Amino acid sequence: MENCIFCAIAEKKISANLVLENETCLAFLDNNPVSPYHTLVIPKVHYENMFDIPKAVLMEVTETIHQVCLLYAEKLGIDSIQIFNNSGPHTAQTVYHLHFHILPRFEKDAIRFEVNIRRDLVEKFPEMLTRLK
Ligand code: DGP
Repeated sequence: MENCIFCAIAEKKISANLVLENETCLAFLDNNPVSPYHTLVIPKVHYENMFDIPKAVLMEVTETIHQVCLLYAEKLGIDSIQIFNNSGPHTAQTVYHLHFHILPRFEKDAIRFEVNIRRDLVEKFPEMLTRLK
């Protein structure tokens, strides 16, 4: 895909700090790191996000995420990791080439994700689930 920074990384047109590479995916260090070894995993082929990625490719991405987690556990002794993905305009997605963040977490690392718990939604669960039928 033209003008896609992650396609350019996948095609080796621009450099990245590669953690690992396999036939379908790349893992490289995020250039806006929130913690040491903050890593992005992408498919080499362009998909925007969770809404258009085929299941088979998503499984390869998941396998690669797992490989990175095991690598960090083995080489670095990391025992805590958060994995997240932004898909769509109402999230923090800034690069529209599917990617998962792997965020190693450390004791007292002071990273905070602010969320508001919406207890008022609990009473709406039956109605919400009906809409899925
Ligand atoms: P998101 O907000 O979920 O779309 O995350 C995009 C991430 O991609 C953000 O944390 C910064 C990172 N990023 C953007 N451009 C580049 C790049 O050219 N190289 C690397 N290594 N990371 C990038």
